[in-house]
Amino acid sequence: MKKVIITGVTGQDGSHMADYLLKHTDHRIMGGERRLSIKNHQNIEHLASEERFLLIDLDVTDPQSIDRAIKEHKPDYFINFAANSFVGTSWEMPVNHMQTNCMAVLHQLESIRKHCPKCRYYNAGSSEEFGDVVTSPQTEEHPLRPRSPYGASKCAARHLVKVYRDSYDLYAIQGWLFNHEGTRRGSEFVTRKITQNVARITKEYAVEESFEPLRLGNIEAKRDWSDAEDFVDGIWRMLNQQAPPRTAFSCGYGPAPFSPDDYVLSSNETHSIKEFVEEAFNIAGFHRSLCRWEGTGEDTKYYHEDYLLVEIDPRFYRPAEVDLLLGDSTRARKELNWKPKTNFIGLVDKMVRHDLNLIS
Ligand code: NDP
Ligand code: GDR
Repeated sequence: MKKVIITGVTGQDGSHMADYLLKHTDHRIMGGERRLSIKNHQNIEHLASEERFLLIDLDVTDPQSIDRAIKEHKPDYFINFAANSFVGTSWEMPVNHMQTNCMAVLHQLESIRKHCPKCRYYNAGSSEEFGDVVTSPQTEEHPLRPRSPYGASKCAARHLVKVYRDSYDLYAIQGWLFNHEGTRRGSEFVTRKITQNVARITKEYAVEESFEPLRLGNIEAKRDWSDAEDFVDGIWRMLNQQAPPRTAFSCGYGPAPFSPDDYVLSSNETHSIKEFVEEAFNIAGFHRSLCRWEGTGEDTKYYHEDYLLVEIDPRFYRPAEVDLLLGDSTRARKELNWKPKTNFIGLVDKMVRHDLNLIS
């Protein structure tokens, strides 16, 4: 039975990856969690009695903890989702971002090199590495131009992954994943913040209570949003790239050592935060024909008839913004045969209905 270590298993992607692998493989899954005073197992509590799923202690900021896990379990795959994943806090705690998102990667690569060099390694890269984009859409060739300490930490990790791949022939990769969301998304990310507040406002409006509007930052920013469940499939495909078949000319010295590629995963569509807001309220019954935007900049407001649904709170602005992200995942679709199932409207619909159900 092959062994897979997934760090960050309590988070969105880690928990979806555990579900995906339990469903599609017979591998044994070791989910790494760090110690917290109060456990946050809501994304993995359904796995409590799963025989092939084991929780292990693994704080990625502790090199001993990483080394012990890799030495003891000698995994066939190591999937690193653990991160400080919230861009917004990365100006307040840049060192924490660097340690969790970059130094931890170096320690993981070192331990894999020492204890199990055949292990296939994935680190979670981000479209935030493209940052201040110079061409659209963004492919694997786009330069790295991060705009936040978070983005910079992921770029630095990317260089380390490539250096270890080239220097030691490790199967070590880092995809560029554009934003991916869903019903397990944390509440501070803008999509989940919107769908949870839409559900709250819908409930309060129905019983004719007065309600607080949803307060947002830069609603003009554009993102390429997908469903996280589609992306774990793409990551698994990235981790299982095949060496090209031997050709008639490769006899004698054998094929050149196989080096896996890094791929972009994206929906290939971009939408503003404003569009996400309109779609989410529309799905909840605040029909867009009865809603309107008024004002500009910090005075922008969104109304349904006379009810104020959304206003701007400059506290959610960032010191530097990524204004536009639009991916081009043609290579992954062609070479990995990867195809996402859920589109933008399907994603918003799924998230809004989930949050309406939770609140009713
Ligand atoms: P989440 O924030 O949902 O999950 C992050 C996970 O990391 C949590 O399980 C968290 O544990 C864990 N973690 C944080 N610090 C540590 C630590 N010191 N030791 C061990 N575990 C730790 O993020 P996502 O699932 O959305 O993202 C997964 C990865 O993908 C991240 O690296 C993120 O940066 C990257 N990414 C995400 C994208 C997205 O749109 N979702 C897009 C591109 C990249 P705890 O529950 O204890 O907090
Ligand atoms: P992002 O996601 O920074 O793209 O990083 P987030 O949802 O936090 O922000 C997206 C955009 O929305 C704007 N915005 C707000 N954001 C938040 N969180 N709260 C608000 O109130 C708000 N109002 C407007 C932001 O300014 C931004 O432009 C996510 C994370 O999952 C990263 O880990 C991952 O690497 C990238 O996606 C790809």
